[in-house]
Amino acid sequence: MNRTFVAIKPDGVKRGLIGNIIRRIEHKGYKIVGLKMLQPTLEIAEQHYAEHKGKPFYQSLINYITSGPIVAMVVEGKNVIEGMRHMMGSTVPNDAQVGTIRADFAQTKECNTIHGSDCCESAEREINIYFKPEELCEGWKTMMEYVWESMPEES
Ligand code: IDP
Ligand code: MG
Repeated sequence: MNRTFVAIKPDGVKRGLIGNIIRRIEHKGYKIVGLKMLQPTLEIAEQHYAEHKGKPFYQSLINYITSGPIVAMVVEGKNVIEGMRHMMGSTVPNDAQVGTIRADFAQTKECNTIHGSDCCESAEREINIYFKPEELCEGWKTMMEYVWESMPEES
């Protein structure tokens, strides 16, 4: 199993999409091991989006992500980083596949409703920005984990 950092961005929270998005994550069979709502500070936003500093959209992105509460999550599952990115859809909602979160709920490249880490290193870095180790509830098993345990490894 591996883990990723997911956030429902301020537009998703304001539009009442928390339940819908969490439902999709749970129905996929992923395990939520960290969950909190918070208002990102400027410091947190700058750490999160450090890789985009200097880009034309950076300041607007910081304003957007600090514009209201977000729901931050640590999500575990088989190939979960790629899987969550697949469920989220492309950055530009109109390029995203219908059925993905961004295609279904977002209209603009900036306010695209959800964040998900893009690789293992980003996931660990982002989890550490938003969560202390003791805030994660690990070590319990979902029904999907019992199912996975009874199946042969995929190549
Ligand atoms: P990602 O969220 O799909 O990984 P990134 O390229 O890492 O996409 O960009 C981070 C976030 O910055 C995007 O999700 C979006 O909110 C915002 N963003 C990216 N590119 C642009 C842009 O060209 N204009 C406005 N906002 C952008
Ligand atoms: Mg990214």
